[in-house]
Amino acid sequence: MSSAQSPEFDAIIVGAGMSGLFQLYRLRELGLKVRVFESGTGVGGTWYWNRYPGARFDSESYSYGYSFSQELLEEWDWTEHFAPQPETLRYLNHVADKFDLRRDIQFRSKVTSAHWREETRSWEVTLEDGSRSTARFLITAVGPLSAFTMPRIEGIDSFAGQSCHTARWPHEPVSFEGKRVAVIGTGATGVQTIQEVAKTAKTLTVFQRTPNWCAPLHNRKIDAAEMARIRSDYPDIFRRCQETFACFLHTAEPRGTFEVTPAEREAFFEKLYGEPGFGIWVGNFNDILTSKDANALISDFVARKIRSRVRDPRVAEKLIPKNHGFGTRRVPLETRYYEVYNQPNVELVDLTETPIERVTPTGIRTSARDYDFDMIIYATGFDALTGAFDRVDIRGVGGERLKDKWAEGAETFVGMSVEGFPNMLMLLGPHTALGNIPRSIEYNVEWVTDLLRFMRDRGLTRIDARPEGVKAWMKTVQEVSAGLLSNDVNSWFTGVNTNVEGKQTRRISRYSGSAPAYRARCDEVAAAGYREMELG
Ligand code: NA7
Repeated sequence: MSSAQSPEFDAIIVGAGMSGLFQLYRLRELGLKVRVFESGTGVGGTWYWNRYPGARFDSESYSYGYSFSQELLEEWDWTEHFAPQPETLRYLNHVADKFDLRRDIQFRSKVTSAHWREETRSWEVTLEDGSRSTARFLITAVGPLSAFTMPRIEGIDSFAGQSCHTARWPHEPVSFEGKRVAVIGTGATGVQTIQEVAKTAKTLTVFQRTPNWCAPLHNRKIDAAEMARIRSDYPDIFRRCQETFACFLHTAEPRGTFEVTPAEREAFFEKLYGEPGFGIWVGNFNDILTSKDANALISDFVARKIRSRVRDPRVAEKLIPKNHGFGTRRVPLETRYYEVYNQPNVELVDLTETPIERVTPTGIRTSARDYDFDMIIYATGFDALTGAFDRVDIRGVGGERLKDKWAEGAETFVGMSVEGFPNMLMLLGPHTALGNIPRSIEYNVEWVTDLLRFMRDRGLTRIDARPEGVKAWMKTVQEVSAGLLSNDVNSWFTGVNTNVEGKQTRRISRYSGSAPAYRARCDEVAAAGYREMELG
């Protein structure tokens, strides 16, 4: 990939989170000249930004770490089955140090634009400070859930106390002792935050628009003996992750909800509710996410659990979702979340009854009354999947803007390539298999690395998706979503974000098929010499 007209870098990677770090490592092995631009001051991406209290994995720690380095597996000890954010951030810093990755990462470097230059077959990348670099390949490692969104509520800037979005939490410790704290949002992030803040805040007021179906995390510490057992199990752990639908350790239940007696069903639900992690979601009866009748039974089971855990029946009813079934949105995992509402210092405000009218200098005004706060925490989520792309001025062939091309929804070839945006490769782009994210990251990175090796070995300098390839992949994305109850529910799964212009309506916005099927399809593309793409 070198000629008199060579761009400055073989590849520019945008983002130094889990995907950017591993991609850098692999491309260095290929001998390529790579530069990573990262807007933060350190590595870690999601785990760098999301420092809010209570942030932790919902995937088993040892199924989440990188699997590519035996040495790394040998030397890293996880201390909890579901590690807290500081531990994960330490892990990713350890990875960056161990493989000496920092020397190719430029921190405090926010990419504002990336323009394709056909003449030189390269990308020109501009940073916020106006500096420019060029590269043959542009690899986006920007994360599917990184562009955070503030709610569109009047008066947000007028609040005189401290306020913060969970994805931009301060680096310094924040004490809630003696403070009147508000949390807006009850998604996976809000739930983790609420259960932590409630421990020390003078008062905690939770502003809930839509309750979610939460299930117990059942986290535990890992001692040295258990870590040794886990370590010897690693080959099996990663093999199982490769085999399951969404790369989690939990195996799918082959039976349907109505293939067992009511007593057996109740016992199975009870067993899943008592087990750690996402088993109750991804290891449940095989029809709970597609059959309304089946879904009603698991929803009823979890509703009964909520009623049994929350003392005030009126509060319990508010915490039970009424407009969607269990598992049709991301299931937040919790530790004594419901019990928080039994505490005298905690109040739940149902925004469907009394909507927020505005933020005031002293707090929040709903249609019913004014609340005074010392701190407002916005756990209001992300402009998922495409948001991080929309925030960069990305232009492909003929100056076409990616944001315009995706105005009606993203269109990709196997989630990694966009027609008309040659040499741009996306790690965890829209329509890749997500699930247990690092497993998908490792696959995406290997695929991109193989592609770049293939091109280098043949002296090729341009690759693009073909319209027919995109069309076929989008058909697959539609087909694998058919029949999912989640299609009819507003959430980031269906691309809905009330805080983002143009994202108010549901669409099939992510790949919902199995990870093994996704990998098989991508492997097929590679095995055929990428002939389904346009190579030159
Ligand atoms: P989510 O799951 O998108 O949750 C955001 C929450 O914020 C959700 O409860 C929203 O209510 C609420 N929200 C958003 N805007 C508003 C306004 N304007 N007023 C009141 N409430 C609002 O984001 P998370 O950060 O929890 O999780 C995202 C993913 O990150 C998660 O799935 C993990 O995989 C990691 P709504 O439901 O829209 O009514």
